[in-house]
Order: sequence, then structure tokens, then C-alpha cells
Amino acid sequence: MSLPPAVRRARFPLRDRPGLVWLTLAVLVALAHPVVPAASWLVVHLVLLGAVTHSAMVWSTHFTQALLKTPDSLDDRRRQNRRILALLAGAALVLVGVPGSWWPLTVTGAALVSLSVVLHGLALRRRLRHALPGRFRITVRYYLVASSCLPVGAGFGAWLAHGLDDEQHGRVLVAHSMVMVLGWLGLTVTGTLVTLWPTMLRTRMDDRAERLARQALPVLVGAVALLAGAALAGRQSVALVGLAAYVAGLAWWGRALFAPARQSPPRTVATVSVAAAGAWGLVAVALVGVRLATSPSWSGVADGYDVVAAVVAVGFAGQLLTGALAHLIPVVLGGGPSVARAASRQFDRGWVARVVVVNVGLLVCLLPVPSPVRVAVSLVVLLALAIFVPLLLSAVRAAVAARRALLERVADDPPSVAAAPVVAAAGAGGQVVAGMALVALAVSLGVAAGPPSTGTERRPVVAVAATGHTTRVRVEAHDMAYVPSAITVPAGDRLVVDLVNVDPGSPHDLTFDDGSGTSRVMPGRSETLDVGVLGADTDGWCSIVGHRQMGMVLHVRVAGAPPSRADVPAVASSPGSMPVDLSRDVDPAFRAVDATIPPLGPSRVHRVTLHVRESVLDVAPGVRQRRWTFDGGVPGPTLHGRVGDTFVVTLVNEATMGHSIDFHAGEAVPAQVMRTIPPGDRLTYRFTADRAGLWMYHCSTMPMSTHIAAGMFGAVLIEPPDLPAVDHSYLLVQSEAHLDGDGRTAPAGVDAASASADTPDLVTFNGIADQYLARPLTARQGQRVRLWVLAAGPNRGNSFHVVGTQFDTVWSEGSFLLRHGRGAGGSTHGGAQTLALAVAQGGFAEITAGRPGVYPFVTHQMSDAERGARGAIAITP
Ligand SMILES: [Cu+2]
Repeated sequence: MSLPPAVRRARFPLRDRPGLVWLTLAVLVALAHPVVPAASWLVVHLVLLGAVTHSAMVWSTHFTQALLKTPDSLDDRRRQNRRILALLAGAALVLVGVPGSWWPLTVTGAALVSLSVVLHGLALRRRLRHALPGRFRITVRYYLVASSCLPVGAGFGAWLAHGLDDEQHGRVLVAHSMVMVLGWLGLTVTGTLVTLWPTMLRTRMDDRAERLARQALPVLVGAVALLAGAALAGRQSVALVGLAAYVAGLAWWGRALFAPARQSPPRTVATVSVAAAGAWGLVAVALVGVRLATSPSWSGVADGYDVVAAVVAVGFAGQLLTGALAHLIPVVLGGGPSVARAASRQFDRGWVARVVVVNVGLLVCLLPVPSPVRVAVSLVVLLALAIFVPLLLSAVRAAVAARRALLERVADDPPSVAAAPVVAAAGAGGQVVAGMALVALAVSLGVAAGPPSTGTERRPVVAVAATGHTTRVRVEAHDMAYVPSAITVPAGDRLVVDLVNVDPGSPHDLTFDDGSGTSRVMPGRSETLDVGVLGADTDGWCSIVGHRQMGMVLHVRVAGAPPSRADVPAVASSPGSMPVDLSRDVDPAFRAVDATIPPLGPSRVHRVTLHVRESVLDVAPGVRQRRWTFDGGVPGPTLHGRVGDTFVVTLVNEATMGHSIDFHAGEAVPAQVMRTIPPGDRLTYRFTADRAGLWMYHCSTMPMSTHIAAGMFGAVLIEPPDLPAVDHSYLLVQSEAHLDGDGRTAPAGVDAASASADTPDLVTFNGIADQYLARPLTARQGQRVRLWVLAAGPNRGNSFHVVGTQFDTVWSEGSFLLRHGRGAGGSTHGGAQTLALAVAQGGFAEITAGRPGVYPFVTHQMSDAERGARGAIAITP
């Protein structure tokens, strides 16, 4: 069945469809974020560069045409389509090029996007020139200025993608984001709302609107230029002035928005969403302002940018787009009021609840809530936004059906459309409740999924005469200490402790030996614990692994009580776990960690997100431990690059205590990037690898012996220039494991006391004792094998030896000690029996096995080899 011509004309697939595709992709990437590289960058750019930029282009064309009433032939549909296709192709290239670190692709994409928007601007200018004098030319001027911002912002974006050092990156990032969001998008939106806002409200425009918009334009443009220039020049205070000037320009013009809103308050999904979008836009500007005002450096400004990006992408852009389209799509589908109503009804379905979920949910996500809560709430926010996609499709279907019905004079309203629910005023209250309930449900699901609280049950009543008095004490949890560390309570008094966590990075608690205690108190939070009536001296401590050993003990003295029973030593002794039996048969299903080093890719900028997670992993075949990991594995992912490469690492703490990261491969100010972040937080660590080496990275949160022993380490391999190719490259990272159980009946925990005493249960290569004995590395006779070795510790070095072979090439800590038998001083016929590495050193040794056989490798520190730091290479003919 073919559609009537009028319906066909109303259809404009390249105007209506691409936004939906980009939004759908954004939702999918957001849902799959743990496994998608650079997910947050992708989501932000799918929304802003994909959906919103496309909409800005097609709808500014639409409004220009509607306002200026120029003939269609000036810029026909065919030309518009060509520009849209160029934009889509360019955006797609950028979206692939940046996460893939393929710079030429990124530059090509940015150029294509810029070209299409510049051509778009020229087409608008042609219309402006041919138009008769009339009102609202100011709107088109806003569009012209906006479209000239885009190529500038795209240039900054390509520069960013090339990889810059920390400080430069921060400056260019601010310039890029401000020119794009405040310039390209902000000016397009401002210009549009001059006329669209009163139209959406179905009321008349403020008489001053056009004049105010004309006066504000130079201020806004000047502010963006000042802001970008100041950022590039590294002047934070000047940038702040630029930001303030932009807000002032907006406020000057924004006065014209209030009169229409007073006459006809926003009551539809379109107007409420657009108003909320405006509010979040201001929140984003305020967040940038605060960072500019308070960060000690530009890299510090950039560190908090993912929060700004989330506010802009979801709060501002997501709502603006869905709100504006809910108004525009019914209008442009044409066919008169009944058809528009049929389409509008689709957008009205449950809109109040959707708006509540998006806005309240986003607010909750910005609060310092635990990570599982943020994950659960952001999921419902995402779904509330994503519902827009099917709604838009059904709106188009409903309009087409209504039109056809009208044309065929069958009925005014087809039954399917009439059946669509309409929000009555009375239904709105119920929807608010439903929306709030949905967010609350997500919060409670997140809390339920979070770390278990230790509970606050009463201590048993003690045989001491109660005085009826209460002693209330404020105790601050600092970095591994309570202040005060000792308190005295009169015998018979009830003790109440207000525990205040003033440690910026780590949660803490206060636990007593009867099992009572606070839950984990997050940084900046406090909790009150009713300890009860104490009959004797006692100690409280922080139950987070390692914290008690670091000195988090609160001595409670009872005045006038019998002598102390506070017999808990400052460092608890190891419970003395049984030695791990490594002689058992290995399960046929056991799989060793792949030690192969993949070849280097072409990229010079490496973007990695490391999620800190607690995972149950093998520490020997058949022996399991709950380990603390970077991204679920021990060792953490190996970062591999060349001298001069830039690494942008986002650390996301999804664990239950504070963690951090320290990269030896680049130079950085420790206090900034190596700081401990609490659960739910993230930070971006950027470094340039200026020197070759097999570098260690590790968690540097106290006690470090525990955090590293628990699994929080990994390698950064920066190849020296002109490193010759070999047949096989393997990486072996040695570390120790300390178990507080046998790990066979149930996963063991981490024994912090044993780590601090340096009495490991296991010493492993790549996290699992004996794994390469069970599953040897392989090579063929005569092949050259390069064995990279890193001693991660926390306490043990490595004397690496391959039984039955000699090394003719040894490279350690940045230089060759021996290269094909030639020594650094020019000596010849040299050989080496070990590659000697102190803790945190790395290097490689090379062997060429002349005869087939199984060649064991060990650390020649024999007691460590017997604890599992051994393996084998099988040489086949
Ligand atoms: Cu840690």
C-alpha cells in the first residue's frame, strides 16, 4: 500500500531517524559500560556529537526556513541530505577513531563534521541574504555564529585525541568542551528558544525577546572566545571571568523567557523537559566554575569532568532533545490538529513519571552515594530516557495512521490512537509518586547489593552497677588512626561514640570484639554507636582489612574498673594458616593466565578504564582467594606502548574500601593522582611514558603490603626503541599471596598481619602458584624466547633462572647488561645465569633452546620457588 503524497512529503528520514540511532547506541554503550573501552567518552559523544549535533543542524535548517520563508529551491532536500550524510559519516569516524586511538581516522572525521556544519552555515547565510526584511533574523544570526564555533571546537577535539600531557590536556579539554557546548550547542539552543519557547507554551512572546537576544549575542560570543583563549593560555581566573560573562549574557536574554512562562506555566512533557534541561545546563556551568575556581591545576579541572559530562549529556542534552522533539515531531508531521494530537499522545504516556525519574535520579547520582546505588539509579534514569525512542517511533506511526484515516475520511481518530492513555491532571500526582518510588526502589536495591553492615546489636549487659549516666564521645577516624586514640569512661556509664570519618579517601568503621560496631562510614560521614555499659577496659578497631594493623585501635579505659583486659596486640599475629599443599593433582579444566605479550598496535594514546573489584580467583590450582583487583584479574591489565606514548587511565573504585593507583611508568605529583578514592569514586590518571622499562603499577593505599599482596598490581611495558623482534615474548609478574584460610573449602581472605610480617603462603608468577608447571609456556627448537619479568612484591625480589639454559641477552631497568654475549663495557663471550630484580624492578632475559625438552624456570630464591614461583617452558622440535 502506498502512502498519499502529502504523507510522503512529511517524512524526512535523515531528519527523524539518525537521532534515534545515536540515542539507542548511547543507551546500549551505557548499559555495557564495564566491557566497552572508553565507555563514558563514547556515551557523551554519541549524545552530543551524534544525536544533538545532528538535531541542531536539521532543526536550525527547519526553523530558518520557517522564519524566513525563503523558497525551497535555495537549499533543496537533496543538498540537505548530502550535508547530513557527511555529518553522520564524520561523527561515526570520530566515534571509532578516538576509542581506537586511530588519529588519522579521528582527524578525517572531525574535518568531515566541520565541513558539513560550515556548508550548513553557508546555506543558512544564503537564505538570510535572499529573505525579505522581517522579524526573527536574530535567530538565524545565532545559528551562523554557532556553526562557526563547531570547526574550532572540532580542531581542539582532534588535538586532544592526539594525546597531550596532563596540563595541556586540561587546558585543551576546557577549550574544546566550552566552545562545543556553550558555543555550538548553547548558541543554537538560545537562538531557537527565542521563538520556540513561547510557541511551545502556546502563548505570545515577550516584546523584548528579539531586542534582548540581539544585545546578548556579542556578549555570549565574546565570553566563549575569552573562555577558550584563557583556557589555552592557562589562565584559570580569566577563564572564570569568561564563564561569568556567558552566564550574564544568558541572564540578560533569559529575562524574556519568564513572561511567557508566567502567562502559561510549563505543563507539557515538552516544556517541562526543556525547562529542566535549562536548569541542568546552569548546574553544569556552575560545576565547571567551581572546578576552575578551586582546582590547583588544569589537570585537576579535567579530573572532575566526567561529572560535568554526565550532567550535560543526560540532564541538559538528553532532556532538551527529548523535550524539543516531543513538541516538534507532531508539528512537522503535518496534517492538522487531530494528527498532531494523535502523535502528541504517544509522547504524553507516563511523561510525569519519566521526568521525575530522570531529574530526581540524576540528582541522586550526583550525591556521594555508594557505587551500587549510583549504578542502580543511573540504570533507571537511562531507561526513563531510552523509552523516548519507542515512543517517537509510535508517534510517527500514530500520525501516519491518523492522516491516512483523515484522507480516506474513514474516521477522525483511529481506535488504536484513541486508546492511548492521556494524562489527566489528577494522574500527574500519581505519576510523581510512581517516579519517586522507582528511584527509591533503585536506591534500596543498590543499598541491598552494597557491602554488608556489621550491624549495631547491643553488647550483653555487664555485671557492673549502672549509673544511669551516658558518656558521649566524638571520635574522628583519620588516615589509619582514631583521634582521640584512647578514651576514659566512668564505670557504670553508658558509652556512646559519635564516629566521624574525616579521612578524604577511605571508609572506616569502629568494631568491638563482641561483634557490635558501626557500619562502614564513608568519608565525610558520621555514625553514632551505642557501646553500652562497659565493665572492663576494652579496645575497638577498624575492621577493614589491614587498618587495625596500621594502628586504627581505640583504647577504652573504664575508670574504677578491674585491671585491663585490653589484650589485643597492636599488630595481630597471623592465625598461622596451614602451608598450602602444591603437590595435589591439577584439575584438567584448570586454565593458566595467558603470559603471551600481544604485539604493539599503532596507537600512541592509550585509554584504559580500570575498575577496582573484589573477585574470587585461583591463587594456586584449586586454591581460591577473594582478591582485590584492577579490573578483575591478578595481575591487572598489562599496558603496552612505546616511548612517548600517552596513557589516560580512569580508575573506578567499585570495591568496599578506599583504593588508589601509582604508575611508575610516568612522572606525576603523588598527592594529585595517587590519592586514595572512596568506594563509588573515580579519578583520571594521565601520564606520558618518556622512558623505556617494564614498570610496575600498584595500589598505594595503606597498608600497601596488604593492598599489593591482595592483588593490586600490574605492569606497564614501554618498549625500548629498536627492540629486535623475537619468536615469543612472555611476561611473568612475581608476587606473594597471604591467605587467612585454606582456600579449598571456601575462598580465603587476605591476611594483613602475614603480609606485614613478610610470611607469604604462596609466591606466584602471574597470580597463581605453579600455574606454568601445570600449563608450560611453549616454543619450538631454535626459536628465540624473550621472558619479561617484574618483581611486584610486596616484599620479595626475584632471581630469575631458566634451568638448563644460559642467557646471552639481559636487559634490566632501562638498559642492556648483556646483548648477544657483549657486555655494556664492551666485553665479549658473556653469559648470565639469572636476571636479578629487587622488588619493583623489571627487565627481560632471552634464551634460545638448542634441544627439545621441558626447561623449568624458577626464582632461585629457593624457598620462594617452593612456594610456587616456578614454571616451565616446553621446547618442541
Ligand atoms: Cu588498594
